[in-house]
Amino acid sequence: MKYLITCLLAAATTATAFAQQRSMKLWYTSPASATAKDGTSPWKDDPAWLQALPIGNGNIGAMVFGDVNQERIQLNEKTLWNGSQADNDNPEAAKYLPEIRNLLFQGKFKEATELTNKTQICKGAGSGHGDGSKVPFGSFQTLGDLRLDFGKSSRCAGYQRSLQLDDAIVRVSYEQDGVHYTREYFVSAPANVLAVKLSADKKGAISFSATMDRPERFTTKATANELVMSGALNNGKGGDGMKYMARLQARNKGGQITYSGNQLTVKGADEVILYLAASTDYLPNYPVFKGRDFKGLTAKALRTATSQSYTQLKQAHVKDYQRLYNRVALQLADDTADDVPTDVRLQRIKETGNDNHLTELYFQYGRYLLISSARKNTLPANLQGIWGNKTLAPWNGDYHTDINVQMNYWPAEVTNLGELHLSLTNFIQRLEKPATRSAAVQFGGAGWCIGPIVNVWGFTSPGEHPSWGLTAGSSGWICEHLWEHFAFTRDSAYLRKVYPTLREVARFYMGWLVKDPVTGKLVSGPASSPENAFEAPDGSNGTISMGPSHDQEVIQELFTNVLQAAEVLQQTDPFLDKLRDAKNNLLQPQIGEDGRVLEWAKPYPEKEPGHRHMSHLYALYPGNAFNETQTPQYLNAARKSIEYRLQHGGAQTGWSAAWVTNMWARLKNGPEALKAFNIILADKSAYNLFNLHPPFQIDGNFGATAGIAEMLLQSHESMITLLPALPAAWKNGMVNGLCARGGFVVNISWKEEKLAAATLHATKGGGCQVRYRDQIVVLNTEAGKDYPLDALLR
Ligand code: FUC
Repeated sequence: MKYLITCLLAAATTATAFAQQRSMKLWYTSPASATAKDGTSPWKDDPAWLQALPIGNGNIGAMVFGDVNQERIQLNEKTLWNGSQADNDNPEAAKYLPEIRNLLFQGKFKEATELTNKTQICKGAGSGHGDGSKVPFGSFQTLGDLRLDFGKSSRCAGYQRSLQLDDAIVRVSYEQDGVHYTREYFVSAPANVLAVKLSADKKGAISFSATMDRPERFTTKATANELVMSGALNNGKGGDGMKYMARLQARNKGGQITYSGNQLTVKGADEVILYLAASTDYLPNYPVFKGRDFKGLTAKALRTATSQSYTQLKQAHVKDYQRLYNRVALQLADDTADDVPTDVRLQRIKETGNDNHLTELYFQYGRYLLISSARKNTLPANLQGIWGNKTLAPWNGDYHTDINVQMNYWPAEVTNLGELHLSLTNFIQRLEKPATRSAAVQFGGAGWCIGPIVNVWGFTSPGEHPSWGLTAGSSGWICEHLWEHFAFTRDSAYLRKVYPTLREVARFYMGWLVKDPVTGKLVSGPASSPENAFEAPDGSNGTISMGPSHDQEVIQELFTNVLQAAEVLQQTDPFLDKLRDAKNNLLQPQIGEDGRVLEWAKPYPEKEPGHRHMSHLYALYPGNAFNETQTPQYLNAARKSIEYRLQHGGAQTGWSAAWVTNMWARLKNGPEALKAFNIILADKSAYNLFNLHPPFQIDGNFGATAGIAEMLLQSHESMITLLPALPAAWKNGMVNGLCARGGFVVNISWKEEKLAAATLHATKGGGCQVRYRDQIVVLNTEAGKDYPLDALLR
């Protein structure tokens, strides 16, 4: 029985005091090494890298190994890609679409697939079948390594290495030859430099030589007062492409510093601070993508950094970082002691199955990684965020748009990091130019569209094979992020800016959708349900079809969002009426005889019943069309679909398990959500808590962080729900600062699995309903005010 409480709650001026985030760190008692504690070396190439600790500021990334005698700091610059802009749109493709559609409507899958495989592909090499290192598509590449050789081999004692999430600083300390050494490493966003401070408790104890290198295409030269590594990557057309530069300078107390050859040498210093600046000539200005003054920018960054004291530099870094990080606090574990090294905790959870402290840590680590890998004015976090140690990254380290880049931003709004979402929404808007060309040339359509893989060179064509490369849903799915930023912030100036982009992708779909001759419903196709295949009725291996559920769900939500945006902006034009009609005539996702949501328009048997993609459940999460209030029948069907996937070995990649965590949370099933999450901790986490596909792929980190928030707070239905999927394992706890759609910030605490206190802060004001179990409070809020929700404690 719903218990509706309508009351004019007096806006409390003082928010109920909720605790701040307690100190959190990843820590270890040994440097990153090729072998794990148990002597195994589970990761093939560069195994120690997955034990190194990531730092970053959205532009510059670094992985700190923390070695005592031979320190390695692997470096990244977010824009560093080989390759170059190229014309990949295939003008020969569009004319075959009508024939392919007819063949599919006639059930002639074999012929349709053959014709599609021949014609519905990009022009040229595309992504190089995942190897972009020699083709224009390119790959995100390592900047290289900063190596410090201390010229020693003696053993050390009392070694500790940590990444403090509270201040985004890596620390290393140890005793060696009777001297206590400490190091600090951070990447400052305000100054845009990596800083490393080396200290000792004895005078003159610090001596080392430093150099920089990378696998290819570099020269490292010393000048009078710095070490410079620079070069140009290949453009994938046999010539030089992107230019880059890294500058290293040192400041010392005591001792001498010399620069010669390709080295910086420090002798007998009491303390040394290293400053590294890095940049490229990349500019996100399609179709040129060049022109940034990387030499000037790096020189200026070093001047800025070295013209202030280390303390000032550090304080500015911490202040900038904490402005974002400190917005959310989570407490799930009663004990505060963090006396167990992180790699030991990870080993233990394989036995214990759950560790609330590790869950807290993983949650805040996800927020830390987003703050460190993407800022408002940078490129979005890519498949590896900003951290990649190769010249050919897995899947080119690109922006896959059929789950991966979207998942990267699932935690952005709900965990109160909304401005970081702008790195993705700005990227989407910049894609519109090349994507408009793809819509016209490749598909003969209006508006704009993208395929499942996008890079920094404006690649928006389909991939080189339709089984994965012809996903029509990617454009709509990525635009969900344009709407979500508004849904959470209610920032209408932002909405006015993105509305034309939303309207233009809807215009593409209006031209792409066709009527199914049998049902008369509008369907998308030819298209794949991302990367999955089915047994076609003609016995062939089916990948493309008409009306895959994923597309239907994504397009439905997109049209809904465009119509809502138009209403907010008081837009009226005939296109919107057509859009509304089309939306009402879309084929809806079907529920099969076995009660599951069908992945395709018809009950075609999956080739891979446990497939990692669950695109037909988009409308459960991250979409919202499957929900308790409007479509409860789909919730039941979605649950059956997830169970079926899991029974057949589903959720086998880190990101897929993160998706399942969010889906169980949306089904209000706390225990199953936590189970899916704990599989990530036990099986899909490296010792540095990087999520494993395997290999390392950061979307799982972000997806799982969003999953924990989704278990504690939801706002995708027409109300805000507190503790929708609280597992018994989280007996007592609190979460501060999570965001709900409508511009609300919520603080919640619970005891014995029962709500103990809650407040809501209204940033924009307006009406809202807040639900806890079967109680609902209706509020009419004012901007800037706090509202205690004691009425829900009855
Ligand atoms: C899609 C997924 C893969 C991988 C790649 C980056 O192709 O199907 O599992 O995550 O993206």
